[in-house]
Amino acid sequence: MNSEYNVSRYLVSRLHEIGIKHIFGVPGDYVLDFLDEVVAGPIQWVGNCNELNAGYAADGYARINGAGAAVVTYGVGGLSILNAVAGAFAEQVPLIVISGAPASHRRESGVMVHHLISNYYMQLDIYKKITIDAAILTDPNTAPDEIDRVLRNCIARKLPVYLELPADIALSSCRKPGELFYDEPVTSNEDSLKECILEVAEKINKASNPVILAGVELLRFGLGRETLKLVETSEVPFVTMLNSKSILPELHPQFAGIYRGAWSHESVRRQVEDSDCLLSLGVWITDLDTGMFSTNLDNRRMITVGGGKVSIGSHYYQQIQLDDFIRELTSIIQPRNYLASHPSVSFQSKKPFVPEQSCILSAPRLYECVDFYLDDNMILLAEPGDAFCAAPEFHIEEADNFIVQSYYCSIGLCTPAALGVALACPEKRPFVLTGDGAFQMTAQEVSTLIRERCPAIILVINNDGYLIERVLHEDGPYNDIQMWNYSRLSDLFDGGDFVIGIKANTEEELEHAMKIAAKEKNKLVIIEACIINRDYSAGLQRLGDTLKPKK
Ligand SMILES: Cc1ncc(C[n+]2csc(CCOP(=O)(O)OP(=O)(O)O)c2C)c(N)n1
Ligand SMILES: [Mg+2]
Repeated sequence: MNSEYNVSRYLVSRLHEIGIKHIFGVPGDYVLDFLDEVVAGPIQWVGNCNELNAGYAADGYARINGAGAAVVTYGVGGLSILNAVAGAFAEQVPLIVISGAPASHRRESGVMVHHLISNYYMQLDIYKKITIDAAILTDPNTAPDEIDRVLRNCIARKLPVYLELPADIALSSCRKPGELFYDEPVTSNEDSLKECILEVAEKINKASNPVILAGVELLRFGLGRETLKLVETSEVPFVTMLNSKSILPELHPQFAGIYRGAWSHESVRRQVEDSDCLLSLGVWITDLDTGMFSTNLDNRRMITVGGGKVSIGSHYYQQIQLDDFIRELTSIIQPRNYLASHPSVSFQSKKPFVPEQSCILSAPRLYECVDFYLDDNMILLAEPGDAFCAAPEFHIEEADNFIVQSYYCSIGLCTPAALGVALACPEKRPFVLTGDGAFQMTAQEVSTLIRERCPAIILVINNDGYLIERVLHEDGPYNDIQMWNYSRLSDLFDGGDFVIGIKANTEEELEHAMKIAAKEKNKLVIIEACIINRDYSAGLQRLGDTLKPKK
């Protein structure tokens, strides 16, 4: 046993080793010894306004960095962060939660202590349902192995994990960290892979209008570059979905658009559904990503890769990993000729935004303006609401410049997630496109963006309440919210010169605001865009048409 190491220091060292440079959270007495080790070590502590926000910030951090971590105290903290962990579990985001806990002798005696729900194992039991691995560190001799196993599972499976650290164990000495062994990656069966690739390559080579459908798992498993190589070697046109938007650059000549069943542009839908060979890579079939399951795909003309297998029409090959499949296919696929390789109708390029004089701002014009001012150095985060209904139309030129939670859809994620994005990727600027309702959920985190000097752009779509709910259902008083003075939020948070707040009611005012945001690269800019007519995007119109009960 090396007395220089205790369980907290061991954990900090491992977190740093797997790439964690910032850790988010809220303190509490059960976790203070651990936090002392954090602040004494190489990881930067980032205190949040509440635990849910810490979880969202760590989620944003993890989506960019490959892993993110949040620290909370027992019960009150551990339960407050749960919605963020559930979202990370649903969306496959590698989020590590560390919770302090009462000392072991308290647990063993079962006495009533502050923050306890009723049973000392209840928090662990809850976490077991929404993480890939969860452990209470009850013994300093076994804690290092448990920490290593839990972190390995987080990284390998890209899913959240949970570590509970009783207050007395935090400073107990333990062995020093040895080499961190990662599990061997799950490999493909070589014979199966070889046979499968020959069949797939032949099918694609013979097809007259093949298409690649690039799904969200490519994003989660960091396979964007490999996929781009496949796309460029094969010269096959490609489409993405809302949850995989910008996994490949959108101004690429082979990009046809975003596919989402009946909600796609007609040209995209025809390109995909009329294809005689659709290669679907790591796609999740969720309601909002498929236009409420309105895809019309013929299995006999599809090759589907994901979940460790490849289905070709009605037969399949097992034990084939997505990364092996892409790499091997790239090595033998024949390039197509230029004309055959290009989408029948390619994604339209950006339109310049020219404001109409004294014209009240409408939602479609707001989105045209945002699209025009988005640039390669920005990472767009779009909230559920009209923002993410409009997002498929944006042109994201660089890969990986877009974040959306389009499956779990928890409103309020994006403002705190922008903090995580800004710290994980300081060379880029987060651009939060949020509804007023979503913003009100977690707006306190603007205060941490200020404290950490993160020069984000936050554009609040002020359409006076929960517009998406008004559109999807008959309206009711439950969709109303308190009107805030969003552009003056900085006064409350004492943002001083670092924050610029601008309110835009007209097209000219919005253009002016976006120009200032683009110019003031080192400032936090909050733009309140007022949509006084409560109009909305064509995307939300389509969603409403699908969901509203037919008369
Ligand atoms: C945490 C959470 N609570 C509630 C919901 C249900 N919900 C979905 S969208 C929405 C309203 C969004 O309003 P706003 O952010 O103003 O966007 P708008 O539709 O007005 O553009 C609500 C309450 C949710 N998705 N997540
Ligand atoms: Mg709204």
